[in-house]
Amino acid sequence: MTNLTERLGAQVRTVAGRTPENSTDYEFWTGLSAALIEQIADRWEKTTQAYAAGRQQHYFSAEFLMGRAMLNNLTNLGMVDEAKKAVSAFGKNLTDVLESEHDAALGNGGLGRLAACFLDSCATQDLPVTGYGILYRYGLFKQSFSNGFQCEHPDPWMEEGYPFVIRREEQQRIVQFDDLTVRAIPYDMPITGYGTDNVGTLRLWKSEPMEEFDYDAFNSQRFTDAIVERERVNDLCRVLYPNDTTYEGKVLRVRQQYFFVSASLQSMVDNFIAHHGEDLTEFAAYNSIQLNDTHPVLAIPELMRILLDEHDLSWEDAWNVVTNTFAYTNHTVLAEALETWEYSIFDKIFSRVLEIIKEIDRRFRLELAEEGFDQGKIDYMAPIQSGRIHMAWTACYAAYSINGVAALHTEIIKHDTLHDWYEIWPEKFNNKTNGVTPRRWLQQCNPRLAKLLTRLVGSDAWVTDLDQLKTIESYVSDDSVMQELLEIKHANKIDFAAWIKDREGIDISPDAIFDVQIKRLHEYKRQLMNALYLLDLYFRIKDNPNWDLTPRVAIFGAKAAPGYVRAKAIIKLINEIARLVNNDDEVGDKLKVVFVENYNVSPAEHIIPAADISEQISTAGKEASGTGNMKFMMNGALTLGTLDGANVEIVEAVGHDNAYIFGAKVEELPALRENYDPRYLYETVPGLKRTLDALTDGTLDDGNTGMFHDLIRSLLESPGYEPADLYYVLGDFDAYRTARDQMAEDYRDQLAWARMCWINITNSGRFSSDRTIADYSRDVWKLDATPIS
Ligand code: GPK
Repeated sequence: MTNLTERLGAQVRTVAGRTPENSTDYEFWTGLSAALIEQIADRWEKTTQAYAAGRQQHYFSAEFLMGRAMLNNLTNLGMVDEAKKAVSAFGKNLTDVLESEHDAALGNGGLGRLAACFLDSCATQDLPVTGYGILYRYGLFKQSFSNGFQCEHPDPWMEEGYPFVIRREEQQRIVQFDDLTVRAIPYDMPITGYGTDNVGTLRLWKSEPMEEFDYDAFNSQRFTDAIVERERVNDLCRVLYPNDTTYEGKVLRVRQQYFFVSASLQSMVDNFIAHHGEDLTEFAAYNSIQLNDTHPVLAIPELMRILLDEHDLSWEDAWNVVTNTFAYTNHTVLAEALETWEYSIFDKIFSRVLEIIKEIDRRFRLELAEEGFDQGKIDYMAPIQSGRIHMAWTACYAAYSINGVAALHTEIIKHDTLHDWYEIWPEKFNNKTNGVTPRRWLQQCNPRLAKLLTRLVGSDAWVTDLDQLKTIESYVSDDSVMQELLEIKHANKIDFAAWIKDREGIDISPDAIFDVQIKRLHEYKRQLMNALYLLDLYFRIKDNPNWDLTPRVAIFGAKAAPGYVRAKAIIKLINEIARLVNNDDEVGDKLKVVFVENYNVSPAEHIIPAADISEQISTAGKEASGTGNMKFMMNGALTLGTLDGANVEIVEAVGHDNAYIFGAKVEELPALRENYDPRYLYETVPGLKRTLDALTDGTLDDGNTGMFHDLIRSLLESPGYEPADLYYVLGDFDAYRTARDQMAEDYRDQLAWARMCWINITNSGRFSSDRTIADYSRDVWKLDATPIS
């Protein structure tokens, strides 16, 4: 192949229709993507062929939060320097070209990003795993702030073309609803791995009309009818539902779910027949499917339908295949996230699938009755119950594996959320603590730190074997290395300050503590508690203008679901606190509050390497795992957190001396709740009253919406159906304040601080998604690595 500079020049000309010198950064990005696809095409095909005949794993997920692809691909292929040279040969700068890429935000938060990290690890480990999802035309909404209120805007992320997905028209399938028949066209995205020739695949399905136009309608002058019908089909994949950990029972959403699982199963079954013949009773020997939460659970009855109706298997044979094919991951214990669909919806749009679910339900009831279970329990656990279909219950019955995403979370689902299933089928349950890819979340986003690690380890082996970092833990007592670590963090903070200045127009000092909470906005994550701390800190600074406190920058990034009123109120509140604090000369650099607009994967890559404190402050028992907590740890930020989700394992890994843990524990909460009186805390915890009062006494302005009153009410009053302060914000407030104050004090001893950071970095090995995927592969998927060279 000719060199990259020549190829890039040609590609840019093709894309832009002008000389590279006069082309835009975005045109360079497009040209470079095309050159990259050219580079991997043959290996990609070879990998697909190598996987086709063996045992394969299929990851079904309604969300893949991929973020940007270019730097990841260049790094994996070892082409970064070459690309830099090629781009600069035309007077461009690679960083600008990379920054012109749109994020592929086909996911809401943790669950979607986890799927993306998993694909990266599967490719890197040469595992025959394919992802299946939906090609949403609009990704997660873009967020802007107007007078501090969140506004949502559409995100047409691939409108200008997106070379990293390839349309495979010839592999289309038909998906049949009772009232609609659509074509499903696969768009395949190559998933490169680090240090391997293998290239995996993410297959995203797009719905299209059977014919571009209904010609009858068209010819009979019903042009608009034809267009309307066409748009009904296009609607299917138009938008990602913006809810995170809440369930929305919209018909369009269940259509999306059925659409992508049906198309995916069809292509899997066809592949099976092509390589292993017509005897589908053997299907599960070659295929297993991981269900990423309940969103793809319709795959269970759909595979039954395909086996029964299209391949004439008996019910027993088909059920035997299904129960050896599916594994289910649960991602939350929040009741409002459990999907249950109204019976009548299924009846209207896929009555055959409903028939099958009814038969599953009948047999389930029979089976349990034979085992002597009482009717009450059977009614509770059955797939169909009072006119609704329970997707999680259906999954628990049919799946051969059920897992939680952190040790604590798995214990909670075993003993609480899914306790009845655990009692009957304990062998199905297992834990798979989440992980994150160290390629994107360390090597690529933090090149300075990566360089130091490579030097000390003696190679870049840590990039694919993060446990290697443990071998350099002992540099913790080498002051010159600790000094270097501090310089790296400082340099990252200078970069971040420039990025923030450019993006938000605000000046922050790199000498301040960068204290960060970035995640979806949800009451259980308790951004509100963080906000109340800041307000209280503000008052304490005002009380004592000469207070020599360690300067702080509080950084937030969060989107609220558009219909989640209280979450939006919390955003407005933080923006109001920012306005109050940032404009007070008396406060100056002592405290700044920054809310990063439109938080997404790419902003996270800028924020995390610059962070000092990682806020992981959910109510104990509510955050299934968290994955941001792992990214921060790897980049040398210290966890300020509750004993929740994977925080528990982080503390286990680094020791209590190297993390700041506070607040009520899961097992303490029930007793604490018994006599819980938030009003008493409001009256008695020093500073709390004036802080809460500031929301409604005119200090802060909610634009006459009444939303701040509602926040106060949610903390102090019970609406009847739930207790006051459901998430124990006021209960944990004082302990939180003490811990956070202590951190700021401790930060002054920079060398001691650096040592704590180092212990975090060098003990982050078990939070690599490579470890998670190795666990899934060995325990659940039973896969062999299949390198193509
Ligand atoms: C859980 F149920 C859900 C959901 O709908 N979306 C989502 O992102 C998250 N999650 C959990 O809240 C996190 O604790 C967890 O780390 C993440 O899934 C990945 O497992």
